[in-house]
Amino acid sequence: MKTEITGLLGIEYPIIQGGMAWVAEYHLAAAVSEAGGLGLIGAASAPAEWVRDQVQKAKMLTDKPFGVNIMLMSPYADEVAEIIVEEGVKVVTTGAGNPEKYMKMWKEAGVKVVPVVASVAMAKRMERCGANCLVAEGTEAGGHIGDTTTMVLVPQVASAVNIPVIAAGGIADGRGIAAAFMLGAKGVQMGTHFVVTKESQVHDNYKKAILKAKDIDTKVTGRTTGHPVRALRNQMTREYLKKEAEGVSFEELELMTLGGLRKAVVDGDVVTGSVMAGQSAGLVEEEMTCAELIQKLIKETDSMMKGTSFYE
Ligand code: TUI
Repeated sequence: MKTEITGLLGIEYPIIQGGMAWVAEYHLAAAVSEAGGLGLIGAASAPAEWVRDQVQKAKMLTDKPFGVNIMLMSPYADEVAEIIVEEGVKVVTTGAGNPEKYMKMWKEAGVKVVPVVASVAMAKRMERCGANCLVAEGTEAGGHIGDTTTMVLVPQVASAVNIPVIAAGGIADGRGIAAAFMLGAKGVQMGTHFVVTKESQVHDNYKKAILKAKDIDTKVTGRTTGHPVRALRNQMTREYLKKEAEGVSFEELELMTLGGLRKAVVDGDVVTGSVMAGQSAGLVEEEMTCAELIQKLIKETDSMMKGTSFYE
């Protein structure tokens, strides 16, 4: 399945794994890349040397291209940006901010730069400063999100820029991928379904919670603090939203989620932890290997796209 994205990123299928904090470590990234997609290591708020170690371990598991996602609110973002160059990482995706100040360094080093954006304005700005392609992430996604849905964001971003667009948010099967193509995307990024794969190292309780989730089982906390985050609804989201409605301080709200993702991913505390997941959790029905998942996605997409003139 060739698109502008497969050529640009040197991958077989236009499927990118999200750079999820605590979840996107080297086993998962290498497995996705080995399966023909683009695996990502999520640098999140981890120290830079942790990221270097993860990159080196991924290189031992795969010769195929993989990437690193930089979370731009991280206190270590500057150092991680340099490690990407030092380690010869092929692709960098960025989230939760504006990566402009690193662009020159990455471009000169030949790193493909893929900012994740949640608005048309940011998409245009990223194109102007040299992005190779973009991920347009709708509000259906898990974790830190924007306001606009994938359905309306992707076609508007695709019309606004000349670089290829990757759709994210709410995609978990071949129907979603085919729909993304129809909206003007040349590839997709998926997170939630990759959390539930054999190679994903997250606690089994986290996987089971996603498998059990239905269409209405995610909630967005932090809309009033300016840090909206989507997670599976549980005791934590209930208490957080109650406090948020009461107008408690930003600091107190932050304390409620501090370390919450680690608690869910590592300790398996899906009651008081932050079980970040997208609305597509309701579409995730089975745990399989990354290769099985990607083959299933490609088969489903192919059967929907047959007879269209989409493929190059
Ligand atoms: O980054 C994400 N998703 C994330 S990051 C993350 S780690 C975290 N944990 C707790 C609280 C907050 C973060 C969990 N999930 N997705 C990509 C994304 N980027 N979505 C939205 C944006 C975005 C937001 C603002 C991109 C650019 C932007 O620009 C702001 C500016 O500087 O103008």
